[in-house]
Formats: sequence, structure tokens, C-alpha cells
Amino acid sequence: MSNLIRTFIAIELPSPIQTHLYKETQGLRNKLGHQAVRWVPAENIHLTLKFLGDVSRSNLEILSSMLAREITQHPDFFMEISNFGVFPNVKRPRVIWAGIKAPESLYALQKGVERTTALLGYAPEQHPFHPHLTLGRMRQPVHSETRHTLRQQLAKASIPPLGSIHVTSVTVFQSTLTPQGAMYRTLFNYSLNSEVSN
Ligand code: 3AM
Repeated sequence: MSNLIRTFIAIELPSPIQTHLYKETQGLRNKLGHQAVRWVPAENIHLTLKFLGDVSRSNLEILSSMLAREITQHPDFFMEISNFGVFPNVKRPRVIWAGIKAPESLYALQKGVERTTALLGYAPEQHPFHPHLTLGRMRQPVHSETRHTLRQQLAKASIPPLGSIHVTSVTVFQSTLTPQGAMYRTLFNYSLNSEVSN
């Protein structure tokens, strides 16, 4: 058994929301196909707060206790899935995502997680936090035809209201890379504080 665990910290989505979002994006998958894009299966769609990479088993314990202390101080909140987009942009598409509209609580939570992991020596994220659900990753290089289809689809695609998502906890995941794609396993789950007001 490896001593290193590929780890990230994320917000899980309720499975009906995953299913609903997956159905709503079926058109996008049909149009772009599976050659050009590695699509994320419904059950793997989540909101990443922090990617840590390899963490040693001995560091997991301290990480878990420090994260528990931080996360349980933050209030629960509601968020919504808002729009579609691409990172870094449609000219150089790498990641197709669904955006998240959330109150300040999510941003404070992400900062808290970032601060806690930085204390343990994990490199701070260079990009500003842009809450999103990754739907697919474009295989490189992207053909101009695919870029064109993507641009067209994004221009006309809109997400119907999928309802408010009540975020009540944060999960630390183990990610195992396999030829079939990433497999996620829950390592820890911490409840947000339902007693503090938003
Ligand atoms: O949910 P998203 O797509 O934002 O892209 C990976 C995914 O984020 C990201 O961690 C999340 C869970 O796998 N990730 C994977 N490797 C990464 C790396 N080397 C990474 N983020 C930053 N650096």
C-alpha cells in the first residue's frame, strides 16, 4: 500500500442534483462527443475547494484535525448552479464547467481551507477561486471544429433552475487515477456549523 494519498477537499453534491445536471448536459455531450472530451460521470461531479496532491498517511491525521477545527466553525449555506463556461477561455478550452452562485460563506470557507492547508505547507492556489463543477476536460489539442461547436453550444446553452443546494458539509477525498478515469473515495467528512447564522 502506497504511503502517499492523492487528496483533495471538496463539496459533494446531492445525487439527485448530479443526475439532473447530467441529464441537462446530455445535449452538450452528444454534440461534442467522447473523442474530444473526457466527460465527468454524474457521480463524480463535485465542487473542489482545494487540491492537495500527494499527502503522506502520517500527515493525513494532522490535516484532518486541523481541517475539522476550521470547517466546523463555518456556517452551512445554500448555493445554486448558474451558468456554463470554459477554462481558461473558449479560444483555448481545457475545462468545461457549470458555475456556482453562492453567498460569501462559500468564499470564506474556501479561504479558511486554503489558510489551514497553507499552514501545513501545501502550496497556495495561484488562481482566484472561481467556484465551479467540472463537467468535462478537453483532450488536447482541440480541433478547430470542436472549438466552433463548443462556442456555439455555450452560446445557446443555459441551465434551468435546478434548485437551491443546501451545503452542510465538506469532504476530504482520495483520488485514484485509473485508465478508466479518476475514482474518488471519502476519507473524512466534516459538518458545517448549522448554529451560526449566515
Ligand atoms: O473539480 P476541478 O476540476 O476543479 O482538476 C482537478 C479537480 O478539480 C484538480 O483537483 C480536483 C479533483 O481532482 N486537480 C487535479 N490535479 C491537479 C493539480 N495538479 C488539480 N488541481 C491543481 N493541480
